[in-house]
Amino acid sequence: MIKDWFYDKLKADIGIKRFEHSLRVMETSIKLANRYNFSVEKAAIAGLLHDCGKLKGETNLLKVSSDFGIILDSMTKCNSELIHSILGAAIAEKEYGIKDQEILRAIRYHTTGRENMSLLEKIVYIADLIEPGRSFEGVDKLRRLALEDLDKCLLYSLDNTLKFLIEKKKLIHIDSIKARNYLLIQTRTTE
Ligand code: DGI
Ligand code: FE
Ligand code: FE
Repeated sequence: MIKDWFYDKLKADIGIKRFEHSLRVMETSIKLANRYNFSVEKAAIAGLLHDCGKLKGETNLLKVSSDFGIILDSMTKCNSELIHSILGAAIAEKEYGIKDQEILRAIRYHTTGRENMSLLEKIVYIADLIEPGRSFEGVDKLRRLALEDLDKCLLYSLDNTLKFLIEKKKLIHIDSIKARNYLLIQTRTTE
């Protein structure tokens, strides 16, 4: 259940801009849950808390992660963008009291994706990208695909993100590659 204090804590921890983004991701997750017959309650919690690890200001996410006893892989350590989802899963469990492993995994994998994602993981990953505040090239196509075919939408967004990372000469996490390979193999064998 979403408790009233979740909103206050989240706003204080991640700042007003990210908090408002989180509310929009929650609303979009609810829409996708309705569309794909998934629990609206679980989608709402996962959507609201997905960025709860994006602690504001100059917070040293590496230090906080180590305080939580999290052991980061070497790729994640070099990549501040990737830490917040792993830390977020720990904060959701220990500070918000979320016990549902499916919700915790949706938070954990919302940035990279992973092989064989659950429906909730897909919902949160996609809601994060298509919430109404996003305005990158191709987002309208993603919004349309999200309602038509979740896996096609996921594949298209992974393609987009990977192209973006290559252009920016950034490291690509193995989980993102595995997520994409899995979807490609799956669509080839079912077509
Ligand atoms: O936290 P948000 O900004 O709402 O969104 P997010 O958690 O999806 O983070 C987006 C950033 O993460 C974006 O700049 C792309 C980056 N990202 C996603 N997959 C990978 C990645 N960065 C690296 N280096 N490697 C990845 O595989
Ligand atoms: Fe995020
Ligand atoms: Fe987000």
